Amino acid sequence: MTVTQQTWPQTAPIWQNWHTQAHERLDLAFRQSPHLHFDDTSRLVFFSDMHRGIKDRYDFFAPNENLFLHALSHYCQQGYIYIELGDGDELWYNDFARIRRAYGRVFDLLRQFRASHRLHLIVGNHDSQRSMFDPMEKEGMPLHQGLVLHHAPSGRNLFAVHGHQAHPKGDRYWWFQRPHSRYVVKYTLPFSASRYYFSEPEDGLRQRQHLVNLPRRMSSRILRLAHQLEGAILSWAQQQRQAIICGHTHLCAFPDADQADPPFFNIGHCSTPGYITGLEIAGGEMALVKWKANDTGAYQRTVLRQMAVTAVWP
Ligand SMILES: [Mn+2]
Repeated sequence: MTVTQQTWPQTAPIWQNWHTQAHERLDLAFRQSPHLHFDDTSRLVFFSDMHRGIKDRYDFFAPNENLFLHALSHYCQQGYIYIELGDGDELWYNDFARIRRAYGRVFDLLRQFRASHRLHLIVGNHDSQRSMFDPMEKEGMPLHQGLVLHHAPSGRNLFAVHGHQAHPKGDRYWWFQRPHSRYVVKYTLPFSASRYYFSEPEDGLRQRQHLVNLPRRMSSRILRLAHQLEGAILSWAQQQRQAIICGHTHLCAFPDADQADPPFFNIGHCSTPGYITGLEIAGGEMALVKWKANDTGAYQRTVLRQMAVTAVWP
């Protein structure tokens, strides 16, 4: 597994301290993560970054609720295990009880997965109102730091984690950051482009800058931050010889076997109105998928990228 200079920023001295801290937090998350064995008969599906709110004007998931319910019901019927990879709920701006009331149908479906032992909730930075390493649960459903997916036939691991652990400030200033978001940032959202901040992922998978739908200066700043964060996760993954599945940046990533890309997957997000992206593992294949309504209004699943599970580890 190599990290090439073209794809990932080199570690400049200024970032070295950041990387050390990021690695410590990822180590801790890894140690606290339960293990799940899977093989070529297993079916797993991942979604992340719904940021479910209270269906007010700041809740960008609301227009996607039916689409998300349709997709998740499909996976429930097909016997999939559902892994919610962080930022399912937007607790920086809202209280959980109100989100729970607004999204009763989503939580009913989560309970259905849970009743058949097919639900794993992973913590994201927006899932907690306090420090991210506090133990957490949603209505008796526990949240974990990550999930170590052990591929039994090859004996290799895939580490599924939200990814915010690699952020330079971590959540050291949560007591400032979250009230600031709740009472200040929230009210600027409707006046910003954030609702359609991300473009649809097809072109962006080839040329990453196209994933962000903002004026060039703003999008290059966002992409630079995302690359720095991913650089910290990747350098950890390289040291640990881990393959990684994460969310958090909202920017899809899927390795291209021909380009010898490192085994780094980002499942994207579900909070741009009109489409959602997720990751499936089924029948020994991994696929990045997009769900969207077609011209007749029917919901449709498209495979954006696909590879054999055995090809993940070079
Ligand atoms: Mn996040």
